Amino acid sequence: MKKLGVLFLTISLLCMMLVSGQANGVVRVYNWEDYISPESLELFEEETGIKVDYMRFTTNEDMMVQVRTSPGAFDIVFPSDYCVERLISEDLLEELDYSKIPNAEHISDWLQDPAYDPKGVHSVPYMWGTVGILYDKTRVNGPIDSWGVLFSDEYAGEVFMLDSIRDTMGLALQYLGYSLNTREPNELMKATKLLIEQKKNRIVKAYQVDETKDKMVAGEAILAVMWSGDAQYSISLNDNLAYSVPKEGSNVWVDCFIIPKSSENKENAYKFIDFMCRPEIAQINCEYIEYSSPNDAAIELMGDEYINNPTINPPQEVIDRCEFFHDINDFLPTYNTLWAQVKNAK
Ligand code: N2P
Repeated sequence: MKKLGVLFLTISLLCMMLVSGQANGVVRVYNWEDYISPESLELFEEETGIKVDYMRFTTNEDMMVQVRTSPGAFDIVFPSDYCVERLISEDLLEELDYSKIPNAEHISDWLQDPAYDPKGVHSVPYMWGTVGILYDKTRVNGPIDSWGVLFSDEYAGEVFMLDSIRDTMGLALQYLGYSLNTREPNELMKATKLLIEQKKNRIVKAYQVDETKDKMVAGEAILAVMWSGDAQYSISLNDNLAYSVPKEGSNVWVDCFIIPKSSENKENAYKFIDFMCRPEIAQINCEYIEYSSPNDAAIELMGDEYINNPTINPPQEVIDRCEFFHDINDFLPTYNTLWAQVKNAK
């Protein structure tokens, strides 16, 4: 009788664990807002019995603070290129064992040996894209092909800016003809001044990040600085919208999967990366968030409409005028001071 009781208890415990998806522990995932399909997470939990503990961030800078100050809190994080570079220098990233990520074989050739992480030793690309201007075709006067429109009185009160330090300082620098990785005090001062004047002249409607895409769909502004996939999301919902990567150049970026050294569930983290690199799953995510995939097999599944979409797959000449951000760590205090001046300008 006693034995039966123990058996019954064990079976019910097992059932409870299965129902709650915790039979095989958890994986703690720290990703950007609106940056994965909930379906892919459910499919992962169903198939593996690993529970996904899902947390979100808005900018790379917010994420970096958390990763540094909360060891053990995350098993998978999605930093952009220049932050991968930084996290490697700080020795915070696991060297990846690719025998546990067979689906990484689908990653495109051009991302096999990226400058931010030679040979991809510490990171696997998740999505890539550009920064540009989303605009309402029916309300602009003339072509939107220069960052200059963001600083023109013509669009006063009609511009959403990105509340993201590198993106916004970067575009101001590029508009002025400088590199978005510059360390020249004079160039940085000029870019700061431009952004302060833009704000003082009431050209900026708001500094924000993830809210912008739905506000643009609703027609709340004429111009918005946006990441390409968010722009594509808005365009899919409102035919009046279009996206442009300005002629002065812009930022091209890659967001990656990394496993922090401090992860307490590394095996599950590997399973997560491998699952998300599976072509059908990469397709689900890509179609849901509308960013550019670095997964050749997924791209093939998505077909011509996806491949020929210039917002998602810009022509080579657009990529050629874009720069990657680089880690500017020792220089960050300078950036932060200048950025605070912009944000506090009245
Ligand atoms: C989408 C996040 C986009 C990441 N909300 C841009 N690097």
